[in-house]
Amino acid sequence: MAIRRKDSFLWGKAPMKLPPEQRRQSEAHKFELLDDIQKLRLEINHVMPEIHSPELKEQNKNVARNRKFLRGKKKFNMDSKKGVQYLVENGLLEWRAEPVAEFLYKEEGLNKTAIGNFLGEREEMHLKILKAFVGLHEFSDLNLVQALRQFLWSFRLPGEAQKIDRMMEAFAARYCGCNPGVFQSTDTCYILSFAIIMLNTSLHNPNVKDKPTLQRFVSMNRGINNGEDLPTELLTKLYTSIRSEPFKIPEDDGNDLTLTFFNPDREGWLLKIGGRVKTWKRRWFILTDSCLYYFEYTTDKDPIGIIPLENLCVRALQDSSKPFCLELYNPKGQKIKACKTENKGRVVQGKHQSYKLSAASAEERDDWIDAIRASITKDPFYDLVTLRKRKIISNTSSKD
Ligand code: 4IP
Repeated sequence: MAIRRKDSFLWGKAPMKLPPEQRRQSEAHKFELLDDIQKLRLEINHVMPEIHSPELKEQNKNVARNRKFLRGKKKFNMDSKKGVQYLVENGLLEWRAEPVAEFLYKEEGLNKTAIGNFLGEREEMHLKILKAFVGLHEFSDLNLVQALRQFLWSFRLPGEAQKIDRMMEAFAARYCGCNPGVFQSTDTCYILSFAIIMLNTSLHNPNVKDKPTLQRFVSMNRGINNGEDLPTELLTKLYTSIRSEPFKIPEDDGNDLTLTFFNPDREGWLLKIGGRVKTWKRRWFILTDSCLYYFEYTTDKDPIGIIPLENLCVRALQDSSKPFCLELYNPKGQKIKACKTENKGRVVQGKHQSYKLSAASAEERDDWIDAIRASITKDPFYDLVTLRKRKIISNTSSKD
């Protein structure tokens, strides 16, 4: 209602009774607005051919595709099944065993715990993917320890026995396929693989006091080759290899947010004033996926605070204590929904009515505002128009 009333006032539908001074002001305002509209029209006309050019369309498509792909990978790291589903639904991954296996095997930045969980699932398609995944490993002419080193580095073995069983079974089948004649059956390979994994733990875990000798390892594996003994020479080689170098097992990276912060929309130092205690703190900010994260140091893995930008607005702000301020606020005047980690690592709700930040220069402040806006609106043309705007502004100012 209020807006409509203001409109009719501005556009002269009921200004007859206004005093002359106010009428003059409203007329002037009206012309200013018309002038702004005309400028915007010109800008849009200027940018339109560029937006519609085939190369740019292609470029935009690629950018959008890459973003979606990255989002899919992030989803995968949080929930492997959902991540793959997202990639498949968006046409970024084919739902066939081979391409999915290749994705798991070759794609960088995937969480190895998530890969392990995905591969260990019991559904038929997952079994096929596991087979294809194992098939991507080349074990020919490698001894069993060398092959296991390669295999156990490509994902993290899940904790569940059934899953481990399926994976080691697939591994043994592949190893025997690549090295026919080494073992009499896949079962021999399977059993020996477990014996090696256990040997690795016994030899290198400081909690295990009673370290197995070579003799014990050899006698442990008596008769596993379809009732026959494996050559002592082979067992000695495997034992020595493990003793001199333990398996390199991927860390449990279940909470690793590295990928979330990889390739952000923007990152940099900003000062932030506290919500309750009004102290300015220098924080490293990362803008990604419509969220603003802040850290104490650039190298920190976990943020101090997370501010989801949905439903928020951003504006430049004058502040008497700091220059080049910007403010994140809720247009409905409500407290901002955010979270932060307390000293003891507990995650609590943020206490900010608005987030006041200070940049190092006016330009940086404007860049942050633009980036945050773009991230909130997620309009693919936004960046383009902003860039173009910048260009126009700098062209006009250089002519002055
Ligand atoms: C703190 O002041 C810091 O400014 C905190 O920022 C801020 O938390 C606190 O606000 C404020 O009390 P002191 O260190 O002087 O105590 P940071 O967490 O970046 O260190 P925010 O929520 O801004 O992160 P409250 O409202 O949480 O108390």
